[in-house]
Amino acid sequence: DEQRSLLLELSSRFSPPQGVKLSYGTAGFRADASLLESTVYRVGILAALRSLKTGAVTGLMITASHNQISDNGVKVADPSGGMLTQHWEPFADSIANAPDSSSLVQLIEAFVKKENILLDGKDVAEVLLGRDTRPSGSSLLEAAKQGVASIARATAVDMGVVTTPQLHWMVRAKNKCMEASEPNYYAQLSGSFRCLLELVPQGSLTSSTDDKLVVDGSDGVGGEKLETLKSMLNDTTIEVRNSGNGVLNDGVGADYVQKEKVVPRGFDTADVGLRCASLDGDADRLVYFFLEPNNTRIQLVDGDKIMALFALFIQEQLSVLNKNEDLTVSRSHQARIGVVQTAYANGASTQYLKHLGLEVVFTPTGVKHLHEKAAEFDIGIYFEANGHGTILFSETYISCLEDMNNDLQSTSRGSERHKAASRLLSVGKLINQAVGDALSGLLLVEAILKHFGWSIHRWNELYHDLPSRQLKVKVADRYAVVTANAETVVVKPLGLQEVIDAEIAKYNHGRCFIRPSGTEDVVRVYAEANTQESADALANSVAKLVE
Ligand code: NG1
Ligand code: ZN
Repeated sequence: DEQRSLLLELSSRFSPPQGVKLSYGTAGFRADASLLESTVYRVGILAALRSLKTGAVTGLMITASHNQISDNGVKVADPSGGMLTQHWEPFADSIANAPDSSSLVQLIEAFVKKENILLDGKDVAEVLLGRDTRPSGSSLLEAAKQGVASIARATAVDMGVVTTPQLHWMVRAKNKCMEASEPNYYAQLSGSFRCLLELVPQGSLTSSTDDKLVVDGSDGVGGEKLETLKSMLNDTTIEVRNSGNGVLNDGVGADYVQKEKVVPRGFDTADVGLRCASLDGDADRLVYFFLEPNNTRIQLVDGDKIMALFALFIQEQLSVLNKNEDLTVSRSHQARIGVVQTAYANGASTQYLKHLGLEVVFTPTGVKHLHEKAAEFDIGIYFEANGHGTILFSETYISCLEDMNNDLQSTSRGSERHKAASRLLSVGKLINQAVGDALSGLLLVEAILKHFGWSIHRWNELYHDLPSRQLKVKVADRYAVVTANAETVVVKPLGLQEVIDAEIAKYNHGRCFIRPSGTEDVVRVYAEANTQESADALANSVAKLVE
């Protein structure tokens, strides 16, 4: 039929590389850009099929995030704006690895049948395409367009060079029948940020030196976009560095700063004491840091501490909101708030969150797991230590807040409770509900610091990180390591966990776990203890057990 010949014809133009096995992994397909044309083409087909299946818009993003500039990658945004549903990942793997056009078409036809997708029905499909600033992006974008065009009823809409979270935001907005252009994104962020600033308590303003924020844009798309956002905000003094003139992710960016804990390119002793932040290459990760005198290492304020700051602020608003409230009414208004971490969260941050009385839950590594868990709460906050995270508000709770806000508007306008409700509503608009977003996260951090009247140093003192060490171990088969309990326990090889436990027992505040990486061919080892020497020693001895 027509659909089959269309697929056969277009797919024959994109042959997969020989001898390379591709896997959708934790964050889509990633490889050297020269290997990816056929993969991106095929993911174009997948994104179109996903749109047909759901009757909603999907997204396709071309990026390799914090990886080196010669790499690229591709991932799909589901209609919710979140990551591609996990049960389609095996199909993604199989089509990416199909050796030729006819086997590809066979796989597609079998899948379409299994999923009950009507290729010749009346339904139409739409896929929003985005890419980061990598030079390989424009030719890969063409491949993606061809992929979408291989499904007869599908159209691709090119959103241009965008951050990963911008594309996810657009997909979500579009499916909620909201305006979904880039200017709409900026308008929502800057509008809600301004609302939060208007609600900053009198007398909270920090000293003028604390007012300056210097941002490392990783020489990627984030720096450029932050410049645009900044031009819409007259209230803050944000200076953007590494906004695209240097080499992407080369000695710069959130991943580099978090892993190496050294001063990134473009920063020097003149910046000692200033509040600084780093984005990663596609602007979905955010960390803060500051320089100290006579030290090439930085003080890192990581994703865990951003989460602690957000949790503290939200808890404060909730307690004001629930104060003096008629108990019979308040039952329905009490938000169930939860925080979601992975085993990489610093133990001191978990202690701190529990101390605040919060429910702390752990999931395996990877945003798709954290996001899913956070969505179970009225307000769910999730962060990976590396700076990827956001705050999710349930639809029910948002409408409850809107009702309360309207009531308070008429009964006690301008009261503390009214302000608390307005602040929470603004947070829900500012913080990206689709996926972790460095730009919206940065504006929320800035607004909260102003609210509390805090410097980055005061913020950093919320708790002290336990010394930690991360190592990578090359092994013959990393999947020989099988874990359970959110990756904290090794169940295979048998007996390994007992030996690790015996090692941990030798250290004060010792904690250690291992897991196969989902993005690199290594087993990762993470260790924590009360001194750096102990953390290093524990990590090293467990790494030896793994080798
Ligand atoms: P892997 O390689 O599976 O550890 C890494 C990060 C994740 C996540 C993904 C996707 C660590 C320890 N792991 O996954 O948190 O960001 O990459 O980019 O930082
Ligand atoms: Zn990223």
